[in-house]
Amino acid sequence: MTHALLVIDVQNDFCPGGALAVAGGDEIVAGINTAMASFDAVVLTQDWHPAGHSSFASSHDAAPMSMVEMPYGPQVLWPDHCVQGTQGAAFHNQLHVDRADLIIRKGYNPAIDSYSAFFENDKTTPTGLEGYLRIRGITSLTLVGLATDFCVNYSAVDAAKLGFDVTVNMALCRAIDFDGSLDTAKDGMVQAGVTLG
Ligand code: VGL
Ligand code: ZN
Repeated sequence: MTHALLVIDVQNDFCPGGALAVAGGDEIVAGINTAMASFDAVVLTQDWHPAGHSSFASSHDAAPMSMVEMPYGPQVLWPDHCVQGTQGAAFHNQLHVDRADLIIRKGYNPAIDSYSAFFENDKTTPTGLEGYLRIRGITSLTLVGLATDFCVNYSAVDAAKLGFDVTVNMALCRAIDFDGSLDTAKDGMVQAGVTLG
């Protein structure tokens, strides 16, 4: 069994002071760095939106955290965040980025958001991560990072559906917890066969 650590979106905009700050988002960085030593492979994801992305409330003249119906289904409208090349999109400066074998970017398609590291929010457009992991013989994944109830959740559920053995290390995640989203996410992950560690 080859076991990879998948570190989701540990970026400045999801940490305190960022555009879409997750409470305590920076508290998990040291623990993630320590955990990296225990895995055969380390993969980082990076939320990477073009300016004016369709998931931004500002692109719809709408309030942040309101909902919109996209061709692929309902979509939360977020404050502008993780715009390509900005300081907000950069990794937290304490994160051991040099340890990463692969950095996979997502959310670069202007018309489709991408919470999951595997598929965009249309649930069909692949990011390529599945092929990378399979060709390296990786069968087991532990997920950590931000945010528990969005990108960690969607990535974990997709990974389990694809047949990977999946654990989410909850102590090394932090949640947005918007409108009950954390409880819903936990239920969905357990339902999909994800181990919450
Ligand atoms: C995320 C909302 C929008 C996340 C990314 O990383 O959980 N959430 N973009
Ligand atoms: Zn995003």
